[in-house]
Amino acid sequence: MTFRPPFLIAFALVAGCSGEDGPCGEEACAPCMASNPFSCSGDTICVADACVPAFGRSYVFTVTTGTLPQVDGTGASWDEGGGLPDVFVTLTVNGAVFTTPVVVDSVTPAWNFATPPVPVPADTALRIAVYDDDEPMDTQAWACSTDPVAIEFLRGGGLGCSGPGSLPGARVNVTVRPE
Ligand SMILES: [Ca+2]
Ligand SMILES: [Ca+2]
Repeated sequence: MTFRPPFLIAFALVAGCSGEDGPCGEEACAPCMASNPFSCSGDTICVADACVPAFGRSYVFTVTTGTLPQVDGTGASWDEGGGLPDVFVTLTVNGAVFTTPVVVDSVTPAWNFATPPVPVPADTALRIAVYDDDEPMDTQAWACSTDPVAIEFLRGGGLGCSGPGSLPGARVNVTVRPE
C-alpha cells in the first residue's frame, strides 16, 4: 500500500505527457479552413481548422447518387424483356463490404447510404462496384478501385466512379468525412 501513491503520480505524469503530444507531435498542426480543404498538404486533412494526419482515423463513407444510361454496356436493356436498371453499389474498404439497398427501375438512383465509421490506415484499398439487380445473377455494370486510397479523396471529401467507354455518362458519387 505504501508504494501506491508514487506509482499513481508516475502514471499521471506519463499520461499528461502523451496528452500534450497532439496528432502533429510537439508542433502545432498547421491551421486551415474547412471551406478550403486543399489548404492542407502531404498526408493531412482539415479537421476543426487544423491540418491533421489523414490516415489512422475512421471515416464515414456515403454512397449518394448515380447516373446510368438507359441500356447496358452491350446496348441491351438492363432487364430481360426490357426495363431500367435496378441499381445497388458495394463499397469495399480493406475487405470490409458495405452494400446499399436496391433502387428499382431508375437511371438516377439516390441512396444516401452511409457506412458506420470505417478505420482508414495508410495503404487502404477502396473499391466501388455498381450492379444491376437481376435473377438469377446480378450484373456488374462497372467498378473503380484505388489502392492505396488517394489522399485527395479523403481531403476533398468525395469522388465519382465513372463507367467505362461503353457506358458514357455513367457515374456513382461517394462522399467521405472523418468521424
Ligand atoms: Ca428493372
Ligand atoms: Ca435488373
